[in-house]
Amino acid sequence: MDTPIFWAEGHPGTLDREGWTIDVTGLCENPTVFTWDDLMKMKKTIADARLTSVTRFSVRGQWGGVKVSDILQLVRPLSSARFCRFWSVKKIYDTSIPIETALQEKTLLAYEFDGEPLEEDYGGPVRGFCPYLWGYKSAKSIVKIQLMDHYVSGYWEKRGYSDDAIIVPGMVRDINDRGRLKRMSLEDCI
Ligand SMILES: Nc1nc2c(c(=O)[nH]1)N[C@H]1C(S)=C(S)[C@@H](COP(=O)(O)O)O[C@H]1N2
Ligand SMILES: [Mo]
Repeated sequence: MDTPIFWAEGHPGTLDREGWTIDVTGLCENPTVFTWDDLMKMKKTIADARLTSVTRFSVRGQWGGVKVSDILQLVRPLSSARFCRFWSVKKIYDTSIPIETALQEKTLLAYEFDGEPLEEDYGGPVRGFCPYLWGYKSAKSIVKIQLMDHYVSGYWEKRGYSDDAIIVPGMVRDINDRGRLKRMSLEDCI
């Protein structure tokens, strides 16, 4: 990848891929800690889509990982669960999305980009990937997913980015085309 690398809370350094765990908890019938091996045993989904930053760059690729909907099917959210809150390693960065968006087919816990394992720079071992919304909703190096009955603003939302993160059409640098400026809207990203 050739995209800007965002680690607002500071780069986490080298992370333990095989020892990685994601704690899925909160308003669900079957809270579960998913290990790296658990994720590797689950169905891999490839989503051809863009990560698009509100800072106006966008990269398309083949994102490989486990659908968040497959995870939610296993933990069985209660009917009161309305938001999925994603926590990055160190638990300084978090962001939340509506459960309906989490259930969409291209919302993933991604561990690959174009067939290569995701490096820490880009949110490895496992990151959220949600092409339907601005990139700050795609939390990197996820350690916890919390099912919530109410919304809380995350790291960037508290600092002024919109809570709904709806992709506003406009000029964006296309990383797949040497950073050329192009007009893009949601339809170009998914
Ligand atoms: N933990 C963490 N996750 C994060 C960020 C961050 O600073 N820290 N930046 C977000 C923003 S603003 C964007 S656009 C994407 C950027 O992903 P990239 O660094 O892989 O290009 O990650 C999102 N996830
Ligand atoms: Mo961003």
